[in-house]
Amino acid sequence: MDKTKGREGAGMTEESRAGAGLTGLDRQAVSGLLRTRAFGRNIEVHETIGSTNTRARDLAMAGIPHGTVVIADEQREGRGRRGRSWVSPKGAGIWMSVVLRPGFKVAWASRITVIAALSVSEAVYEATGSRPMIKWPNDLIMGNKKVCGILTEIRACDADTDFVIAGIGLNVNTHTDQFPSDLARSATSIYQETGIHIDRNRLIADILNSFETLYENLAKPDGFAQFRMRYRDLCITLGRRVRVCGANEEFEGTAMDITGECTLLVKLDDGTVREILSGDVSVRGIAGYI
Ligand code: BT5
Repeated sequence: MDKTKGREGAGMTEESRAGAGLTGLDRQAVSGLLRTRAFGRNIEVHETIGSTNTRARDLAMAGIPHGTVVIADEQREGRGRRGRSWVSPKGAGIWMSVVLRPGFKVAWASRITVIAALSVSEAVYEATGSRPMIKWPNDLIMGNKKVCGILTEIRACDADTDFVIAGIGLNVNTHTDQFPSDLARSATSIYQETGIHIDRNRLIADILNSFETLYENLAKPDGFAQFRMRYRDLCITLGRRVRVCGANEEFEGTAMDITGECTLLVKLDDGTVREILSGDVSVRGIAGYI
């Protein structure tokens, strides 16, 4: 990994970091760095909140525009998938939700997860020179540990009320002792992997800039085909031994490919191939799974 490409904050003391504005979330600082049309043009920043996804959903139900972003310095009830919790300590990460009113099939929500993951990976690479890999469907991995999780939630009702909330939880400047002990083996932060303290405002803007560009390309003919290739290149799951935990069954196999519908093809030891739509797929050697 090339760890030399730090942009801001590398080697700084707490005082100099504070002086450089690296510690606080700042709506204007983010806005000033945006090159977007809609993403982040309306931003809510909270010092502390239950869950940015819950707040974004409430705002979306009330008719807030496409591209609205909710960010928090700390979440007390950060959510993962299937009722799991997301550890979101104060001042350490990016806990952010984007309201999308797709204007295309809500069934494409899994594609939103794909482009959110690609945009985070790209922005982290720009900031640090280290590129997070993607563990299908929604985790970003650095140093074989989880650095980011994405929670995409949809509401499909009719054309006026359909929306998608793309929630991004990214451990940015988190120190080891900010993770509970049960996460120590599986979780990491950009700082822990690169030694670089990152300005979260800039990283938020970079993620949103990239996310909007990818999002606008998604609706183009063959738009998703390109992303699928990029996703496959970054997908740490492919070619590895995996354990799939579904609602009613568990099995092992080798991850073969990602389809155009963002599903995962897994070849079992008896040669049969199963298509996984969603669910928990542990990858041997990654994020604490042995
Ligand atoms: C996810 O769920 O990975 C999706 C996480 C999405 C969080 C964002 S933060 C902004 C927005 N607002 C929210 O309330 N949520 C979104 P899942 O694949 O189910 O993974 C959850 C599991 O990851 C937990 O059970 C832990 O094992 C682990 N985990 C929890 N907090 C973590 C952290 N900070 N870093 C790494 N792993 C963590």
